[in-house]
Amino acid sequence: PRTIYLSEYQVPAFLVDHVDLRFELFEDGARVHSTLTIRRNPEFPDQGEALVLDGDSLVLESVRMNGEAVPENGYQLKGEQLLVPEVPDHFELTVVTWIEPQNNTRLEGLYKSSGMFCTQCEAEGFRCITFFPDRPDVMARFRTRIEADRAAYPVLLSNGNDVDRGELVDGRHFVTWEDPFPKPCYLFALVAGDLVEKRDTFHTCSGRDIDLRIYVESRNAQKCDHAMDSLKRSMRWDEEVYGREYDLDIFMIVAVDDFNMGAMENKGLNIFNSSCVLASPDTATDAAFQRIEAIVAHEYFHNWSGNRVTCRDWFQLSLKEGFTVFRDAEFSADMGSPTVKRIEDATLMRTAQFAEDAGPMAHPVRPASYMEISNFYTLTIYEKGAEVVRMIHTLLGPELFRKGSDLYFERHDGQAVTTDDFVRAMEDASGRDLGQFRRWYEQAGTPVLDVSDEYDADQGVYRLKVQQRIPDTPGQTDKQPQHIPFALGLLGADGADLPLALADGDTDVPASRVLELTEAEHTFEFHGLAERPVPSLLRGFSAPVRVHYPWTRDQLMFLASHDSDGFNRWDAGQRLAVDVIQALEGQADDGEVDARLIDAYRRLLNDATLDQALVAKMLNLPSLAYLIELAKEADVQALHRAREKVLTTLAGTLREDLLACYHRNDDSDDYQLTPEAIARRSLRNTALAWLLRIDDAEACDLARVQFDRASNMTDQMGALRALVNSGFAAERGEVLDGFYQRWQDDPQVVEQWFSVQAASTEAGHLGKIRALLTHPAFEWTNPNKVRSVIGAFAGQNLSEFHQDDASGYRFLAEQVRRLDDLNPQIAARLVAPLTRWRKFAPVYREGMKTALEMIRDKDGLSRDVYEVVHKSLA
Ligand code: B3K
Ligand code: ZN
Repeated sequence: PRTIYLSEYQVPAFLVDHVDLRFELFEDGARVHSTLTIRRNPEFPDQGEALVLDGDSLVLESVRMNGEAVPENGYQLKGEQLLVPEVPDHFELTVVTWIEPQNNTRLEGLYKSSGMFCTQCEAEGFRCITFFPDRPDVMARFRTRIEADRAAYPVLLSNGNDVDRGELVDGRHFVTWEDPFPKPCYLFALVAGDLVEKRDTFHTCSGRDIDLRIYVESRNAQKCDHAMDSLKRSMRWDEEVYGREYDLDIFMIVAVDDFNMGAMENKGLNIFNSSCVLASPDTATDAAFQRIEAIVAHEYFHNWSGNRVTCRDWFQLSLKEGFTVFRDAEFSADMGSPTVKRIEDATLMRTAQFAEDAGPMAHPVRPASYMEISNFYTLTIYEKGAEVVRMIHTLLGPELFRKGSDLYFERHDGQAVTTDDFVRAMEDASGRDLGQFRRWYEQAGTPVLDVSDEYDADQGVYRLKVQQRIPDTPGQTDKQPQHIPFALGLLGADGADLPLALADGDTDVPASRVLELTEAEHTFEFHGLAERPVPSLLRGFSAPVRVHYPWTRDQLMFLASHDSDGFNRWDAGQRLAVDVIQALEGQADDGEVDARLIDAYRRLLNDATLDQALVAKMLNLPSLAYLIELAKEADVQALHRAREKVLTTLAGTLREDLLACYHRNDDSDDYQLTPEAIARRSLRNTALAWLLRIDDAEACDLARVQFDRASNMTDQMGALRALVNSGFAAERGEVLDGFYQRWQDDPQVVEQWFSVQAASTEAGHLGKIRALLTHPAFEWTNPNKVRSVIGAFAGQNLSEFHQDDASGYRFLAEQVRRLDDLNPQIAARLVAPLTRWRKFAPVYREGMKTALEMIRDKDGLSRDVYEVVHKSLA
């Protein structure tokens, strides 16, 4: 496969002003008639250039130019492209193609999912529908006519407004849609199916009424309320916080069962993975409700950050994704608990994005090259990209940031632009120089801050030295220092923040400051301090960096109970737990768990004055994935044993406290989604899970009762998960069977049933995972099922996946080889757990490498998997 470079970017040779599409949908395929109104781009250097259109898996039926048939020698089919050598400066090109949506298991382009037709065009799926300059800087107005059997496909949808509809012969009908906004073809969408419609209205800030519609299969009609409410809240929030009003008269969401990602922001017609839109309290957990709210918001926010202003090329992907993730994160923070949201996002960054950024697939937020763009929908583009936008927000402050975003939207409305255009708008609106800051977009790798300090008691001066270094990543060495907002506070002996005076006699000094790091080394002096403070560093995770500072366990205990920054209170607890686990690693069985950690947990469990949402987060021990990420050379089983030792010691020692916590948070009220209610359910289910890790009989009874009586999926799943991860084999079997019997007709619940088993820490597990793959409810062509078994096993069940006989790795390699023929995007994503083989202890490393080689040696490997495997082995 060919590597594509950002440095090779050229403006398109031809522009498309208008696209007229006609789809004839049948059971054995679809005929697509496409008429493009094309003109030469005056900015393109060679005005004699041939017309080249992208196409993939298309059967070409005919080509006409300005209404006249083009003979077969008038065009060429070269590889994946249609080339027309001699074309005038302005013309209409009509191309008819035949495609087979019913056989499309890649789920790119037009395909069928549980009987309905639907599309996924980002990034390069439109070329699987018809020949087109499939690149985001070609923006056109689309008119789309869909024809299908009326009985089987009563609902026919596309982007924009429906402008015409009518009957055809043979029981067929048509609907025509027109989208007034020019858009790149990746935002095109079509749906045809037998769907019910849930309707609502949104009254915009300028007084327009928007027609909101969610389309689902009739059995899901009762699961749309949460998504609809989330949509209305998102629309209001974007008006209030960004001044962005919705532009079309209709906004539609469609739920489909087979979908490669979470959802897609097609103009006016968002298409969602069913699991990211459908919810009711009895079938969806709190986490699912929150995910749905965030994804509905994310896709809606794309209407401005992505659609009205789009990307010039796919190297700029983070322009829309990083910014939109930042926007949805701020929205979620406003809807719930900001500290909890920040903890969740920082955890994802530090566990998974840092791992990506230190591995063979590491790439900058604005990559310089790729083979397959689908592989670049990564945590780096999305989450690190959002952190980069957040840092701009931190450096500018909320008012100037808003001025910057207003300028960006105003200046670039209707354009396809770059991350640099975004930064420039921020600079122009604020007057700040973000020159050095741009390195965040160009340099890959997680910066490391080494912090040391000294206290001069005579002068009352505290000196903090901060050194930054950025590790090498594939193709990048000797990196330049980045511009890092470094928020901090200093705690006095009473636990209160000390004033941060950077010079003697400073008045009106803040208790928390954002220092700006720009050099490889800085020393900051804080004056007027009568005692040596305890530093609280990188408050609120103010930058996506690793901080090294030699806190003692006592200092961490102190920060965990006193830091005025909730995020750092949580972080101190995590650091303490990491330290305890790391110290136990490798000490056979005689290692003792530090009593201070147990005390800290006892306090958390019993102090009702603490913010219970924060407590619920603080109770979670650092995950095995995080411990692996922190290790130099990870011995997974040793880390797992140490973590289990801490967990079971805590559970055993704090048994009474856990039971009390369980009962105190017994919540029989109506299901509510407030941070308080979510925290109560989380606390009680954590207590239950811990007690079942030590096979507590009383807890087993509690779990059985909770499982039977639960009025919501959070509690039912909490009981199920706790029992599945316990030693109570008989009960485990019973609840798993009972759960399946009850929920077998609900795919979203069955997915949860699969993943709770695939992620179970029960030893000797692989046989059971294989059995799940032959379960009647498992479908190889459904990405959610594949993720809930294979993805959950290899990505979440790390102690079972990393067996020293390499059986887990071979299993994954086998499944990737099989999936590569069906759905390369999904196959490539599943390879991720193997890619960091160099990071593991030798006993794992060789097996992981061999598994990668097994995948590499498959015949006809897709470009997607090829890129990941070859870069990992390089
Ligand atoms: N933009 C889509 C992702 C499409 C992925 C294509 N492989 C969803 C989102 O980020 O909103
Ligand atoms: Zn997005």
